Amino acid sequence: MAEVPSMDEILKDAPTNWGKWGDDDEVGSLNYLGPAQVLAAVQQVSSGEVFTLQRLIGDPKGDPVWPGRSPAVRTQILDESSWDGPDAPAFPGGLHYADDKIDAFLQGSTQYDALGHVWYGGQLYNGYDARTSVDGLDKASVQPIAERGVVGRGILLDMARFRGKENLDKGETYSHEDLEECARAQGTTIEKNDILIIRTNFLKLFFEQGDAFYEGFAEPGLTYSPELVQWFQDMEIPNLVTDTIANEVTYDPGSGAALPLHCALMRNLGVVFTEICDLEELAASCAADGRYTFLYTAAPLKVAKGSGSPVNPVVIK
Ligand code: UVW
Repeated sequence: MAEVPSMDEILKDAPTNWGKWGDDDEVGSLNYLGPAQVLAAVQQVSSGEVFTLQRLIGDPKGDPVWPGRSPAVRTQILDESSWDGPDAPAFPGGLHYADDKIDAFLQGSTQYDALGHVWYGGQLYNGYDARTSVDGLDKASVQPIAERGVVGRGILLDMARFRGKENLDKGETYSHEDLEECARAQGTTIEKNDILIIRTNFLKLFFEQGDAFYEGFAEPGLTYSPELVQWFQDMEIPNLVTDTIANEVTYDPGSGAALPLHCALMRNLGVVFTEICDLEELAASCAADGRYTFLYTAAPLKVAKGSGSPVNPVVIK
């Protein structure tokens, strides 16, 4: 088997946005979404239909996660049975209530990745030392993204529909040129500063196949090329949102490297990643009315030092 080059080698001439928004920046390409972009995005709203993009946490059919992570475990702490015995809590007036807690990977459901979630060569986004990640992200955690919130024009790129498939297949790739062609076929154009929302419907296979889904795990997705990275840079894309677990093809077919776009886009350009979305209802609506652009809003949770956070993005058409 050919040796896989290091990420330093693969990306040695790749562009970065380090320092572009200041030495202390932690939200990267979200800086492209200022008040003008928010006001333009609001103009996309015409019917008032609302779509939420989060997958259910604790789905009885299972929660898809990256291999090595486990789905959230919700534990009931208090319910009506807590008042059955003599040691039941007592509140004046007879109040009863339910309490529960959740033990979850912050990347174990629909999520925002912090810009410091992934790195190579000892440096995170904006040049922060990778040692700042020890015991929690001191730099480029999810907290500044959560404090800021994400609002902009979203565009759905329905790659599965464009390719005439129910879902994309294991390891199937597409480029920025494919995204542009998909947009054209939908009767729309990708504009500068658009939040890209790409539908593959690949996770349908998770719900159909169960454990077999993870055999030879290889998601479909965007695939690395210098041209694709430059396109993201020129288009000033702030946020990449997909319905797969990791937003890009798992192993780059050219180099064999795992997740090079996490490095080239997230770590170098500061493009924020949103993963494991459920795009099915939104996609059905867009196919029905031919409107593929809308107002996209999201705010992950404010988790101190967090490398990611669950989120329920909201789209308004
Ligand atoms: C990894 O970074 C490994 O996965 P994800 O982006 O899906 O959280």
